[in-house]
Amino acid sequence: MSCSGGLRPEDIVNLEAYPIADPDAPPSAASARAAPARDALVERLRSELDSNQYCVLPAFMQRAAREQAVAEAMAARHMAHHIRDRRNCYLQRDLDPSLPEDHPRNLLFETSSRMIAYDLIPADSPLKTLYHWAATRRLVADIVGAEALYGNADPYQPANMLCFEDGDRSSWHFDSGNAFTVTLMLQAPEAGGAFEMVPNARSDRDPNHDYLRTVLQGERPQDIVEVAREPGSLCIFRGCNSLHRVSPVAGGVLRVMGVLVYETEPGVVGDPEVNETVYGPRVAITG
Ligand SMILES: O=C(O)CCC(=O)C(=O)O
Ligand SMILES: [Fe+2]
Repeated sequence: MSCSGGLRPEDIVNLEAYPIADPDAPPSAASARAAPARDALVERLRSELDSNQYCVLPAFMQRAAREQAVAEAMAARHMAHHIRDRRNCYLQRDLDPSLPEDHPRNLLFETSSRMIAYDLIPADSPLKTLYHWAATRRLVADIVGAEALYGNADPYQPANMLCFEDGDRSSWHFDSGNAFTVTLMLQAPEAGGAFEMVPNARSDRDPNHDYLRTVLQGERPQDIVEVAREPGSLCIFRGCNSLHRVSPVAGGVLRVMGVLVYETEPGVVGDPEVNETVYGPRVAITG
């Protein structure tokens, strides 16, 4: 762990483009001046998220902070857990013989990525400082329309780094559990690694199996949206009904994505069995 003293939130977030005043700070003339710009920003991003199922905040993180976070990922890289699986879009690995072979439930695809858990990231990492800053949490809450958001209380989950080496990819899937997902692109790969989405591929009422089958079998390229992002971009998306994937990464540069996990209630921790599959055998609870 570093003892150099970490960057302050003001040095991490690009406050010129994103005037997000700290809600815990006493009101000041500067925060009063910034309020209308913040309100307009929130309004725009909120409506983008509602219509597209994602919104992007380019250049959200400042360059020096991002470079520090990438250096931390490189230092922890050898401890990352390599997740390699064949899975369906519901994140299951087993087949259901009672359903047709081409039912989405039975279409398994290769997925491969590397997860650096929260506890492997230095305490003063800019990623953690950004994650724990009340202004970030408030901004995300306002954009997703949550009354309040809380940090995740798991030892491994709150903020982590999802990495893709040459050949890694994430197959089509829905995120389970959380109504929205927040990612922060820290480093782009040389090639590949595109974040692709089929917005509203299903709904809470309609599992849309026939349509999903056509997407999964590559028959609906026209429905795929590529979410363009630069290093430093924050992305908020609703991944529970919008199918998404990361295309295969190519080249020697690691694709590094910060993942920020916020909850609508305090004290949320992960399921130990799920944690073991995501973060590896070292997190298994024994005895
Ligand atoms: O790496 C990405 O761009 C997205 C990863 C993803 O699917 C997720 O975090 O749910
Ligand atoms: Fe996902």
